[in-house]
Amino acid sequence: MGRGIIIAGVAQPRWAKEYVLAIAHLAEALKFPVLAEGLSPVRNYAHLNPNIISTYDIILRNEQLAEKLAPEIVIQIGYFPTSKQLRAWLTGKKPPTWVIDPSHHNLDPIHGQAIHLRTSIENLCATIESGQMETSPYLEEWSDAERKVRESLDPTLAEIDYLFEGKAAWLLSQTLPPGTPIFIANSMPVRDVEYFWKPNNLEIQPFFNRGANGIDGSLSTALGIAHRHQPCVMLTGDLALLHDSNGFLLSNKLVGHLTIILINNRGGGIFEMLPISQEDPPFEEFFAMPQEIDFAQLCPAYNVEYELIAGWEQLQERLNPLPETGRRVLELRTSRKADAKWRKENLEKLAAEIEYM
Ligand SMILES: Cc1ncc(C[n+]2csc(CCOP(=O)(O)OP(=O)(O)O)c2C)c(N)n1
Repeated sequence: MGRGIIIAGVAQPRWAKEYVLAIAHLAEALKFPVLAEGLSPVRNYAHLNPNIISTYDIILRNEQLAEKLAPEIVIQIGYFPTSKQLRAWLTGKKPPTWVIDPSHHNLDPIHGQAIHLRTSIENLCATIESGQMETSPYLEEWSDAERKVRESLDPTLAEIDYLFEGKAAWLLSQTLPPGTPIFIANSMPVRDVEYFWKPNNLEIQPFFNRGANGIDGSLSTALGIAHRHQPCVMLTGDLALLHDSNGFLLSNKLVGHLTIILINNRGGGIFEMLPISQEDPPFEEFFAMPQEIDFAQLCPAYNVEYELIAGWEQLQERLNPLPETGRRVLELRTSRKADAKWRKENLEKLAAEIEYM
């Protein structure tokens, strides 16, 4: 087979393991790398799929590698990932793309050469025979880049002792009890999960409301997922939580448990990535919009437990095991500006350092 990639995009399939197995089967048959979104269960069943590429956003920041890895064909399963790098790369290359999804939605945001097969990946894979090939040089190139980035990224994150937002996503991927459902709110949590979520075998179930990337209704959705389910976790920013804080009124009906990991960076961290962040005023008041809310006081008003997290060990202790009942907020106070700067500098640096000759 030629130079092809599988994109395991944004998806919350009902039967995660069957879904992941079908993608792994296709990847094995074709010897294609699987660029797996953090918002896909694929990253949480790493043992089923040896071809997972989790660091594509970083790899594609390396211009020479992006050129060298240009694909001849793309198979996209589910919604297109969040990564701007991936989007820009494929918009430039416009390879023929097969979109595999049973829905009637338009899943081709880049308006490329896409053909939509309206079937599930599970159905499609039932008809595909196993491949005979050992490997392919193109797959090796991707796997090599993935290994190099992870070998540099993981120790870098492990060493960070202050509360860097991105590290929360990375740590969760290695700490949560097996099978934990996690609701990931817009906006930076979704991106940090895509950048940093480490492939694992914990069968964690990611949930989200992507749609138009709304921050509305996040808490209520997370409570709905947690209800009569195993203990559940939510990863959210402060504005998304405040937007739906009256969702807490539902929480006395909750049968089960919800831990809310609140990344409080005092406003919308997502906007720090935009050029407008250099123009203050109006940036702080009208874009970042920090709110003067003390969560330590807000939570007791709704009969929700609250704890301020001061370090990573404390966070890990609180997350495994999770309580069986109740709801609580674990607040991490982070620095929106410093963390945006960290991402900007270090994602580029990691990309530049990949040796590929
Ligand atoms: C209902 C709705 N209103 C406004 C927006 C625009 N918006 C996108 S992200 C965001 C800020 C989110 O801030 P926070 O929840 O603190 O997360 P962070 O960006 O810091 O990760 C806003 C206001 C939106 N997506 N949805």
